[in-house]
Parts: sequence; C-alpha cells; structure tokens
Amino acid sequence: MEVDVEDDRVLAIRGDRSNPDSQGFLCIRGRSTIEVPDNPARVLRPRVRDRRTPDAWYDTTWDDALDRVASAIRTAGPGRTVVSRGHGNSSNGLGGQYSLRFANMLGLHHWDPSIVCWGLGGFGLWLTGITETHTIEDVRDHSDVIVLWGANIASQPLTAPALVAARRRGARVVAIDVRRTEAFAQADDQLLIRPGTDTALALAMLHVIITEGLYDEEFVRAHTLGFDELAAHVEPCSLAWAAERTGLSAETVIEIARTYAGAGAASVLIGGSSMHKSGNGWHAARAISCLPAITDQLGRPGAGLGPRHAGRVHGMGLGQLTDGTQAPPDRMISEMSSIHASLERGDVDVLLLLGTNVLSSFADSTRIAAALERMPMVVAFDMFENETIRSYADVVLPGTSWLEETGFKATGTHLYLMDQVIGRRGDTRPVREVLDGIANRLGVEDYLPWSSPDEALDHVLDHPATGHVTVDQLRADGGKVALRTSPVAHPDLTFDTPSGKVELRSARAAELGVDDLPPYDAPADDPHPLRFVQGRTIGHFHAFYDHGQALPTLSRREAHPSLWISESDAAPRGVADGDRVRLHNDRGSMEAVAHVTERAAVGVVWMRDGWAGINDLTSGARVVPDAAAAAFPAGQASYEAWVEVTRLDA
Ligand SMILES: Nc1nc2c(c(=O)[nH]1)N[C@H]1C(S)=C(S)[C@@H](COP(=O)(O)OP(=O)(O)OC[C@H]3O[C@@H](n4cnc5c(=O)[nH]c(N)nc54)[C@H](O)[C@@H]3O)O[C@H]1N2
Ligand SMILES: Nc1nc2c(c(=O)[nH]1)N[C@H]1C(S)=C(S)[C@@H](COP(=O)(O)OP(=O)(O)OC[C@H]3O[C@@H](n4cnc5c(=O)[nH]c(N)nc54)[C@H](O)[C@@H]3O)O[C@H]1N2
Ligand SMILES: [Mo]
Repeated sequence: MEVDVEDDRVLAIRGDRSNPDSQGFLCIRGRSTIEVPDNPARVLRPRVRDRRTPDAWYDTTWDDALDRVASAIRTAGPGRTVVSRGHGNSSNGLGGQYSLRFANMLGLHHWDPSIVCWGLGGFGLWLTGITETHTIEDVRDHSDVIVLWGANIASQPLTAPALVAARRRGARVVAIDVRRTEAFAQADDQLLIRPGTDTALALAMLHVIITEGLYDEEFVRAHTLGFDELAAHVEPCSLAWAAERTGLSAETVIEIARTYAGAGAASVLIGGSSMHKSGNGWHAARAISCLPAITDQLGRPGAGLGPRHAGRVHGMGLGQLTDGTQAPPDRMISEMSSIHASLERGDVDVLLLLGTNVLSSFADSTRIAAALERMPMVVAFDMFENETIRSYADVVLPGTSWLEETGFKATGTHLYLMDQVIGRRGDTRPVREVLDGIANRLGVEDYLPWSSPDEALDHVLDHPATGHVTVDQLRADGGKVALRTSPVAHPDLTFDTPSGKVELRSARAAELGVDDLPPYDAPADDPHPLRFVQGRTIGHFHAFYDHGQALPTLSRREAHPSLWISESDAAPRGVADGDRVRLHNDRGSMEAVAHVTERAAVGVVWMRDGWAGINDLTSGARVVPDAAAAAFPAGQASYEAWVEVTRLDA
C-alpha cells in the first residue's frame, strides 16, 4: 500500500497499483489503518496499577514498568513465566521471531499462536504430507475446477478477483460452507453443509472416486502410501451415509466427486481456520488432502491446494532470529487443554501477552478468566485496551504500529519492505526494544546482537527464497523483490512425510496416538439445539483495536455482535431481525443483536469472531494427544459450541 505523509502525519493510505499482488486493491481494514497512529484511544505510555480496578491505572516510565515485569519474572522463575504471542505481534513480520528468541534465551514457556488459529488444519495436512500451496495466480490462470472448502473471500479478499478471472475463462467454482457466504455469490455450485461434517463429505467423495474407478492408479502407486487401506476405510462411506450426516443430497455428493475427479486441473482452497474449529472436524484436512493425491492432481499447474492462511509456497523460507537459541527442555506443550490445566493448577505466575487478547481468542475463556484472576502478574504489550487488559492486566506496555517501525510482508510471489514512515507516537516502543529491556534486566545482554534493526532484518531476509536480498537493496528497488519460489506446490512430487510420499494412511499419526486413517467423528451430542460457528467479515481482524471499536471506520460497520439466525430458528423463539438476544449454554453466555437472514442455515447460528464473550461458549476440550501436540504445536482445542438463543426484552 502507499502512505502519504506530511509533517509526520499520515494524510492518506491507498492501494498500490504497482503492487503485483493487490494491483491497487486495499480492503477496508487496510484503509482504516489511517485511524491507528493518532487515535485518541491508543495507549501511548506504559501504564501500571497496584490493584485491578478500572480507576487504579496510572502512567509511568518505561524503567518502572520494565522493572516491575523483570522483578516479577525473577520472583516467579522462568519455569513459571509464559510468553503468549498473538496476531497483534505479527503485523510487521518480525514479532514472532523476536518473541520466540526472547522466550528461548530466558528459558520461558512460549504459547504458539497456531493453537488459536490454523493449528489442527495444518496438522492434518502435515500428516498427509501436502503442506505446500499453489499461488492464487496459478489458481486463477490454470484451475478448471476451484473448490472453496470452508474458505470464504472475506478472509482472503484477493481471491475474489482471481475467481472472477478464472470463471471468465470457463473455470467452475464450487463453494462449501455452513452458511451462504460471499463466496457462494461467486460460485457455480453452492454446498451448504452441516458444521463439522466435512470429513464425511470428503470420505464419500473418495468412495465415489474409488468405486467408479476415477482415480489414477499409476500416480497412486508412484506417489502415495496406504491406498488399499484408504479404499477399505471409505468403502462404507456411501452416498446415503454422507447425505445423512452432511445434509447434502446424494446427487450433490456424487456430482461434486465426479466434477472434481474429471477436471483437467482442480484446486481446493481449504479453510484456514474456522472449519477446523469443530471438535474432531479437523480430520477433514486429512480426508480432503487425499483427493488430489489419488486423482493425479499434484505437482502441476492449477492442481493441489490453493492459498490459505499460513499456507506456504514451495521454496519459501526466511532466516531465523532464533538461530543459536534453544527452547528449554521442560517447555510446556503448546496445547490449549494442557494450558487450561496448567493455569488451573496455578503453574503460571507471570503471563506476558504480546499482541493477544486471550479472553477473546482462547477457547472456554471463563476458565482462562478464573486463572488470570489468581495470577500474580499479567502484562500486555498492545496498542489499545481490550477486555483482557481491562479485567486482569497489571502492566500495559505500549507498542508502535507497523507504520512506526520497519518490517516486511511476504505473499506467495513477493516480499515487500514495510519501511518506517512516521515517528513513534508518545512513548511507544517496538517489541524488540521492549523484550531487550526485560532481557537486560534479567542478565541476558545479547538478546539483540545486531548493530541495528535493519541488520536484524537483513538476517531474516538472508535466504535463497529472497535471493538473499538486503534492506538497502529493497529500498533501492522500490521496496519489493520477486520470490524465488514456485507457483506450483510440490513440483518435484516429494512430500513432507517420513516416506516422502503422500501418506493416505499415516503411520506417523498412529505413533502420535491419532487414527492412521482420517476418521469421521460425528459432532458430539449436546442438549442445546443450535450449533454456534464463527468466521471472518471483511471489516474486522479478530479483536484488534479493542474489538474493532477504537477505529471509527470499522466500528461504524460493525458496532456490536451480530448473530446470523435463520427465520425457521428465529420465529419459534419470538426473535425478529434487530432484536437483542442472549446466546447461552452450560459454559457461559453472551449478548448479540439478531440478524435474521435466509443466508443462515437452519439449526446453525453464526457470528464473526473477535467479540468479547464468544469463547465463554466454546469448548476447550482436548482434541489431540500430547505426543501429537508436542510433534506439531497444533494443540488447538475443540472450540465446538452448541447454544440456545433467547430474546431479551427491549
Ligand atoms: N471462538 C472463536 N475463537 C477464535 C476464532 C474463531 O473464529 N472463533 N478465531 C481464532 C483465530 S483464527 C485467531 S488467529 C485468534 C486471534 O487471536 P489473537 O491472536 O489473540 O488476536 P486478538 O484477540 O485479536 O488480539 C490481538 C491484540 O493485538 C493488538 N494489536 C494489533 N496490532 C498490534 C501491533 O501492531 N502491536 C501490538 N503490540 N499489538 C497489536 C490488538 O489491539 C489486540 O488487542 O482468535 C482465535 N479465536
Ligand atoms: N477479514 C479478515 N481476514 C482474515 C482474518 C480476519 O480476522 N479478518 N484473520 C486471518 C486469520 S488469523 C485466519 S486463521 C484466516 C481464517 O481463514 P478461514 O478459516 O478460511 O476464514 P473464516 O472466515 O474464518 O472461515 C471460512 C468459512 O468457514 C466457514 N465454516 C465454519 N465452520 C465450518 C465447517 O464446519 N465446515 C465448513 N465447510 N465451513 C465452515 C465459515 O462460515 C466461513 O465462511 O483468515 C485470515 N484473514
Ligand atoms: Mo487465525
């Protein structure tokens, strides 16, 4: 994007027409960045309080704030201190590396943000071995069939123009979702599926493809393991079986299976996160990734898996600021239900929240809140207040925004320098300085061995994928470099598994205590009648900027939680469009405004994530065994929720 600056103020932000990825498009979240730097709600100075009441906050110096944090860590000891890194610490591309380096060097626990995000989906793909994605340009230009499987365009806006272009040349777009999405409007086939039943659909598609002989025997023999076991496993997954579970008709299932298998080149864009937040529904990532493997849809243009959140193209990589550091041997497994248990045992005395609003993002947040209540020291590094800060923080450390520090952004094809364009506001600091200040106080002198922030960034850029570009070269070359990566995933047909083949049956899964073939586990029975699911809108980024309410452009669009509910579910509850309602179950409750819409499926209510209270309703139940979470920091919890919805009197 382009930023106009005068006298250290941002005058305008717009899309950059010369940007090969966006081609000038900038979504509302990008445009609203202009409201960040000088926002009146921004936290500009370190803030502390000695008791957790709203009136107890006072501004202080960095020295005082960092002394408090360091002294709390000294008292607690590293084994009772946790760094929890969230998406707010990733805005400039470097925060994750800086926080992991810090946690390693000080011997602290470190919770990986994938546990709230894409962890289980990524784990499923890792087991099968199809971990690389095709670029959106490859999908746009080469796919004949594009399946958006639990993937909507609100979370990947640049997919929209690619779909338009692909359809113009005759590609067929299939969208599979639990509600009628923006992607449905762009699709030729719209499959409304019951939440958490995607594995059943994928297994039935495999059943059709195998029984009708639509698979590629030679490819299967050369590049996969476990076909016979998979065939036996899907044998009972008939059309009727799938129809009963998914709510789709048998004709729809057979049609999509044939369409997929019959395509010259077929791409599946698997949802980045939401479809894996459904109990054992994450096995869908495994079952879906068997589809390209048995139909010779890998390693060539327009095939395989399209882009998704945290997906990686072939050849991508970066230098690591963690080089030479190591995780402490007794580091807590980054797995949500173990985190709940350890918090409840009182194992954590100091929690450093780096750009994360845990009460909003962690599953079963009532339990998180109860643990924070008893925790001696909660520290938040943020730009704005949020519900976790208001309720439980003792120290707030104010961070710079990405306009006030230098960083980078990488896409499937390019890496862009995000140079500092304005000065720091107030007393704000970038994460590396904050963590360095704590490290120094605890006797770690070489946290920042680089002579400047640019030199550290050079270390990160020093990778074959970028052609070993440097910050100075980027500045000289218009701020971008084309990546030496492949638009096609797995072009050499080697896969990230012990065998190097696609593992339809995964011995590694069995070793980690997970079924060796993707199982379909029906969503758990629950006395509450409505399935509650979430996803993104174009106008929010999780709970950023105090749940979006601190930026006028975003809060005008979405001022309160809005619950999609179908007419059939609303009418018997006496709920009309615009009514205030309460969602509740045995774990908790939250208020919202009903959006009665035929875009909602019957029996399913939907809301965008990032509102306070959503996770009071979701399950923190364990989904993968310890061994699996240790092997892949994927320990996201179930996140499943069933609710009742009741109208509140006006
Ligand atoms: N029930 C349910 N739960 C979910 C989800 C869901 O769909 N449903 N989605 C999940 C997913 S996919 C994710 S990724 C997580 C997100 O969860 P988190 O990563 O915890 O993100 P947020 O809760 O938005 O908190 C981010 C914080 O960082 C701050 N911030 C933003 N930019 C900056 C910055 O540049 N510097 C600093 N220091 N702070 C900044 C924001 O103001 C905000 O307070 O939530 C997960 N939780
Ligand atoms: N605008 C915006 N974009 C974002 C983000 C954001 O906060 N705002 N966050 C980014 C992050 S951190 C992530 S992880 C990604 C998430 O990327 P995605 O997971 O791809 O995006 P979502 O909108 O969360 O979910 C996609 C669709 O999955 C549907 N869905 C929910 N449950 C199921 C199910 O059981 N089966 C099927 N088939 N569909 C289901 C939802 O209705 C939704 O339309 O988005 C990234 N992009
Ligand atoms: Mo995410």
